Amino acid sequence: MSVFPKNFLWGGAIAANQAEGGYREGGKGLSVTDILPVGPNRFNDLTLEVKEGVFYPSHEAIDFYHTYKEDIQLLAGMGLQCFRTSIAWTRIFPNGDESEPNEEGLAFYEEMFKTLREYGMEPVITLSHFETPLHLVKEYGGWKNRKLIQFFENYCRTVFERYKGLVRYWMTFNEINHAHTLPLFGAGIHVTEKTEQPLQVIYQASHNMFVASAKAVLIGHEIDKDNQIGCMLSLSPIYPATCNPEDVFEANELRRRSLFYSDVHLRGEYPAYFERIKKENNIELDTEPEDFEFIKQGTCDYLGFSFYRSSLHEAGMKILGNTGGILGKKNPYLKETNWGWPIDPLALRYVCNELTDRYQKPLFIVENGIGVIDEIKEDGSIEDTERMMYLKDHVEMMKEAIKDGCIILGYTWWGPIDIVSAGTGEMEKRYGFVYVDKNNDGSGTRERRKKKSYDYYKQIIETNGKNLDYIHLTKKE
Ligand code: BGP
Repeated sequence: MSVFPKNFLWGGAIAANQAEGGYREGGKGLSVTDILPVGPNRFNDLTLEVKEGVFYPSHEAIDFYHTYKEDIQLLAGMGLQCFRTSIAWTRIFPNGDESEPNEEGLAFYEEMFKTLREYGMEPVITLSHFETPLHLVKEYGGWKNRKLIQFFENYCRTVFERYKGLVRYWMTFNEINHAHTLPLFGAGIHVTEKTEQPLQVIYQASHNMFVASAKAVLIGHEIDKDNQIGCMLSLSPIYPATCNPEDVFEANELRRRSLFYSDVHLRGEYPAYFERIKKENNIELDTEPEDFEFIKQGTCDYLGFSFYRSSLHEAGMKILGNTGGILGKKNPYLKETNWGWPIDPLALRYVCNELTDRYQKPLFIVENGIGVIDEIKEDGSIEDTERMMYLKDHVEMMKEAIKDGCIILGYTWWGPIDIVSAGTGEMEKRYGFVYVDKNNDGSGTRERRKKKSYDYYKQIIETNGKNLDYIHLTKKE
């Protein structure tokens, strides 16, 4: 008997903006990701425009818009039972504020979801994955404006109705807690160094998103009682750098800055500590009395989260982050990836237990993976042992967490096929079990090729997590 329950969902996860391309096809409008160039500084000096002569990786990405049928077929070869992707809001409402949806966009996803089902994959759909319509940011100031609640409601109602019976698992906002460190992604707001009172803006946007998420949950349940609607956070844990009580306390405060989001989403009310945050930072939220009723009624059904690494925090450190979480001090006990992300499988067990203790709600590990530089050998093979090791160690810890009593609905490996990196726009930060021949500058044939890890994940799924041995898949030197 496997430790994993029979109905455990093994799958893979991508996001529309990192895979589809076709950025102006089928009536699509521009989203915040469409104006981000390649490089670690892709968020600096943004003018919120597409500039002539600049390469934007999301514009073509891996061309999933045109190739999704073949790609899904290829991924199905591993036996995936679910597939997480997002609906690009701008394919349905190109500017975000229209009253009528774009039929071409709706038809595109209908076909995609049917294809997933044909291959036995349950669609797991994020409603907003770093894809706020650019028009809403420019004209309304993004999520800090309450008007977006209504626009989002309209969008959600449209897709819930259209995909009723096709999609059951939903998530509202991807990594909503990135509102602090990556506000354009996390909260669709353009916060720069010149922004006065950034915390006011961040918490106002967060409040509006909480109301919007709660409304989405209520509408989704009303349209189809079988809908399971989760929230989604980035929850790689934060350790204190030392046992100095100052470090311990601050690391916990920083952790609470993230858990604040799941507290509201899952408990249906603001945590007590928010009063103090507001007072100390002169935050005054623009709210309506019914907002709190919606937040109370529209709690999420499960907690979806991403997990990549852990971070180390020292009191007084400047708080910076990227897509993987907080950027802290170097942890001498852990190895790091080429991108400096510490590899810490035990932290996954730690975090599953932390979240189960705090919420007693089902968890869904909707992102976990490792960005690696892959090398194609002369015989055309790609022996990605590092990726297999990472996968093994994390599945092992997920198994332990289940033994600890955590309810985990499923596991979707981040980027089962190589896609554009959200943090840097690179293609060469590869997560996939399937290689895509494309380089950081956009060159390449876009040919797909299975890596060794493809067979490994297949084996894990086939044995429902029982057989984690990969040595037989690697070449003896
Ligand atoms: C998460 C995002 C994803 C994804 C992943 C890996 O923050 O939800 O969109 O890309 O991190 O990050 P990166 O692509 O920067 O390596």
